[in-house]
Amino acid sequence: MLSLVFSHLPSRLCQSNVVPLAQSLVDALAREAGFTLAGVAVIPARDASESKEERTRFEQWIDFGNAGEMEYLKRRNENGELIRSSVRTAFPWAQSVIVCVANYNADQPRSIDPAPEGSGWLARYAWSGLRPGSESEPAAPMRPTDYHKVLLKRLEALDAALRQAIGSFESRCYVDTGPLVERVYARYAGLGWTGKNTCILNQQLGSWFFLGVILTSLELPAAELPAFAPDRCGTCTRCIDACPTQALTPYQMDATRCISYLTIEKRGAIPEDLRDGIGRQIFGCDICQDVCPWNNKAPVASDPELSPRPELVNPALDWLAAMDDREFGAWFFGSPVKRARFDGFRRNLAIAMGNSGLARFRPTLEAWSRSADPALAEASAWALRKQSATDTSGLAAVGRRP
Ligand code: B12
Ligand code: SF4
Ligand code: SF4
Repeated sequence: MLSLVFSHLPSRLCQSNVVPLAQSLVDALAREAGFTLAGVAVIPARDASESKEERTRFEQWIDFGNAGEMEYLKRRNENGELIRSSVRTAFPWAQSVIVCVANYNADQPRSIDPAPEGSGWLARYAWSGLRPGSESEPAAPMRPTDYHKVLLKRLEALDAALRQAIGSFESRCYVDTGPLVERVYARYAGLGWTGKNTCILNQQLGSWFFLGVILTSLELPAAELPAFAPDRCGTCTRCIDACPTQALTPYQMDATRCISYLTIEKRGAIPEDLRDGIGRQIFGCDICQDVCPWNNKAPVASDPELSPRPELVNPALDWLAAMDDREFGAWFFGSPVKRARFDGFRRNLAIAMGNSGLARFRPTLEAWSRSADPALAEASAWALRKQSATDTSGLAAVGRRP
């Protein structure tokens, strides 16, 4: 496939000496590697105003305690600098960041649409699976996939293709784990603007996409500098108004209030005052993106490795609650959901069951309230107290099961 692109390259690009990066080359090779689009950002000099502004924002965010228990965001180097706010300190050779975008939008309902009674919500990004249909396995069931692995493999393919095209250079590929705030570089690369919900939005794609980055020693010529995408949020405040836990102020998030943090990253008990707001979200949260007008016409992805597993859209809470450790592993090993761990996932289910007000969940909650896991036992006891007992039959049909 890559040869298609190389056949159009000027012959000098095929020599081993390094030539400067060109946005069009990176974009073409990134698409060949399976991305939706890509761009290149220059890493600003440490004393550049841009760099200082972002560094200050990030430092203040950490200092205000907005990162909660996400210790990896707070790591500092030997000079006391936050590792994620100083790419140049960690990698003095780094000059540019290739930012790649992978669309994961699916032609499926939104979390804010009417849903079957007793169903929960798993974040759209965590539905992903490998679509069957290859000649060797035409009828195979969908296997879970994790965007970290999927994107990293593509970044490495892109990295290799670039070396083949322009010669050797220093580089590091990252999805989430690198010493940088990826969205900052997506903005510098001109791929989108920072929305009031803090996501990167692209005028054509909306915000249902992942980011992956390659730090490189390659320089971007002045003529290739990308234009920043203008902020198109205007006077809209839908995301801020819709956030059930008031985690957002314009362009800022207090992650300790965000349902995504609470259901994925937070270990132990979830603060009681935030449990009502969690509603039926059991892993992650899509609300501030589901209400965003820029996502209304977002194109649906046709990515075989990031295809939705339909069973995970509006899943029945009691189907998930009935899973034992082994079944949980079968459904979610190799998927982002495993980050919540089995007990954490059941803690989330208990809160959603409590919020449902459905009495048929009482037997499960009663059993879990005696669990050896203190967070699960406590969440279940809370859920039992919250039960409104309006549905006393316990027999009503629950949402769709696979
Ligand atoms: C930690 C983390 C989280 C935390 C904290 C989120 C947050 N807002 O920071 C939690 C667990 C809550 C989370 C949730 C989600 N996450 Co997350 N997360 C990350 C991670 C690993 C680090 C982010 C980080 O460093 N945050 C620190 C804060 C300070 O960053 P920030 O809010 O973006 O602010 C910076 C800039 O935007 C800028 N800035 C701030 N204010 C302003 C104002 C203006 C006007 C401007 C111009 C700039 C600006 O300065 C800040 C400092 O540099 C990144 C991957 C990575 N390595 O970057 C993924 C990442 C941001 N997450 C991602 C996703 C998909 C999600 C979820 C959608 C998952 C879900 N459905 O539950 C939600 C979205 C929630 C939301 N509204 O943002 C994607 C986002 C893709 C996109 N299109 O934006 C990323 C990039 C992962 C990836 N590789 O694709 N996430
Ligand atoms: S992901 Fe959910 S909880 Fe987090 S800021 Fe958005 S709407 Fe609020
Ligand atoms: S909902 Fe409105 S304010 Fe929020 S990110 Fe979308 S356009 Fe911006």
